[in-house]
Amino acid sequence: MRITSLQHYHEQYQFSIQQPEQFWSRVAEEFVWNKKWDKVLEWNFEQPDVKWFINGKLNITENCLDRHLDARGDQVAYYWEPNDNDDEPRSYTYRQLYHEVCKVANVMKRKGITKGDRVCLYMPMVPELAIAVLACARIGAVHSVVFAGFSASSLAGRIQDSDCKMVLTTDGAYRGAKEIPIKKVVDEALELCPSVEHVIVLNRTGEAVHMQQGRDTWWHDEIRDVADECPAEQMDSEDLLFILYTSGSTGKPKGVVHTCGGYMVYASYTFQNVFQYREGEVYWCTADIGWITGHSYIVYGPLLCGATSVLFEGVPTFPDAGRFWQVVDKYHVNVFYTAPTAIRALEAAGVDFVKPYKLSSLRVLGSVGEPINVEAWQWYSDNIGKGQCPIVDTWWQTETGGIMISPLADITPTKPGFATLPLPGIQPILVDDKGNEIEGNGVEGNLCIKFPWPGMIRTTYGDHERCRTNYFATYKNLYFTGDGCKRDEDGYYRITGRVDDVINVSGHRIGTAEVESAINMHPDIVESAVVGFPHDIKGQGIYAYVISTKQNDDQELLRKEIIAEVNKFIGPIAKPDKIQIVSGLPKTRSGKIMRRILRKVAEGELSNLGDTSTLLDPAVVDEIVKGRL
Ligand code: 7RM
Repeated sequence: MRITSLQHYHEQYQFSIQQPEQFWSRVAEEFVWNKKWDKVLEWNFEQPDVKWFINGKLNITENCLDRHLDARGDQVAYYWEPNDNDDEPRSYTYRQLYHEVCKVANVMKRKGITKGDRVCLYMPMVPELAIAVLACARIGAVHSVVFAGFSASSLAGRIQDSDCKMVLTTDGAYRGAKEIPIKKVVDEALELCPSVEHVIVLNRTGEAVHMQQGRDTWWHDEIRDVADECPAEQMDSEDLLFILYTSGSTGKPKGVVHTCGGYMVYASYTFQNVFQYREGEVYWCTADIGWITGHSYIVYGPLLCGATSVLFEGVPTFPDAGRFWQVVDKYHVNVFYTAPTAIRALEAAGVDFVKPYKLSSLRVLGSVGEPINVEAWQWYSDNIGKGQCPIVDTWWQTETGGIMISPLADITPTKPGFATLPLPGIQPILVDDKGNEIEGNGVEGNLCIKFPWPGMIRTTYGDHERCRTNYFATYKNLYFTGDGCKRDEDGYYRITGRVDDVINVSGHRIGTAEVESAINMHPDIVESAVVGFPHDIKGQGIYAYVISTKQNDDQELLRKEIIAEVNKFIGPIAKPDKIQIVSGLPKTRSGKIMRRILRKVAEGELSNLGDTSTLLDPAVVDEIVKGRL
């Protein structure tokens, strides 16, 4: 159901909120179902309990692959661009992709994986990662992709949390100028993961790795003698499709659960309408498949729509800051989707890196992951879009499964910094801290969603109560996003950032509590408090206040050790930018750390620290201000 004009959008929006079941069933009818649903929707946000397309039977890979074979079997599904310019690129047609997926599916079956088993994918951006995702879906195994930058300890935690039976991985990875060990990290993680019976290792870098007898086998050996057809497992709409771990304001990362039917309908509908993808175009999303953006807008959304995509292994700045634009030129990319942090980094590198390349194929530019500042928006529009391309600033979350608030390319008039309007089916509401609705325009509040949509989170794996308390208990009968938001005079939405203890560093969600517990693993650290602060390139940086037992020792050494600790327990993405060693933290009489004050100091807003009279020891604030980094 493609939206074709602004008026059409408004009509569809009205229809979608007045008759949501009719609206979504019309969208869902465009797919291949083995059995149609009996009922479109059952829901309550108290439990929460949300079901879409009840008793419908399907397999998402039949919709991503089999369905396209007649019409576009020979069309390219993925162009793969390797990290190194002079390495051999590859491409996969829909037919080739289909057979590769079937082969890996058969390998997993032969190893005893059956419907409902969890399989962990810990791989860099090689085509085999997309293939592995789809192979899991083919046989009804639940994939849990872990971004290959996470540490052994993070990986182990995720494997344990969902009792994965199998891990698919690579020997190593190329990332910019670096060669990073992957299998070594898996080996370390698996010492703590007795549930894993099999590990399949793809040869990517050729580095020497340890292969554990009876557990580890090579990918190329496994697929050699296996059939290239594999019947699709029949799945119920509400059977699990995948788990993806994401950070919250408290505790360990939680496994967000998405299910087959609703997720399929939502990923496809949003891809088609936001980007207005047209037959024959080349689409490129620069995210990693390890994040939700990669799941929905590299793997599922584009394939469901029969698109041709670029899959990129590398980073924006290798071999230099022109790499993105070189790749756009090389593949004649029409639709380009990236993150504000990349745009800011490339802006800082200067337009000389843009100039050598022909960007005239570009028709639509997208942004995702964090608020895009007006300056970066303008630079993107002027220098990459040459003033000719609409920018779709897409707001959404791991939990929402797909884009929620965004312009529709070339349909919705854009405004720098604004995600603009909700997609059909999405009912945003702003509430104050007590949960009262803030009506009208020109207002600001906490962003919630008041009605279910097909792509929404169903539970957090193994802990439904956590799903309830995190998202559905703050405000009665509302899904709470954790984001602050403005609605301007035109009814346009502008996301202002997290209002909880989550920091967004280069578009990556990092829980302050997670970083604190990693820091606290250092034997000399008594206590720590972590907050975000504005960072020119990353959006937010990480500021850590720490109390050490060894106040007067070598501070630089301590900082290095703390960073090593964070690397070990989380990974390099959570590295604190600033570490201030303090003798105390501002606490209330009941012992709660006053983060508001710490945030203000980190932001450099020293003139207005607010009320400090309720502090146990107001003197610590003076010391913290004096020692500010
Ligand atoms: C897709 C993704 C979700 C958080 C979300 C926001 C922030 C994402 C935008 C944005 C402003 C945007 N999933 N966020 N997109 N903020 N404008 N267009 O990023 O689960 O990893 O992060 O990211 O705070 O709550 S995520």
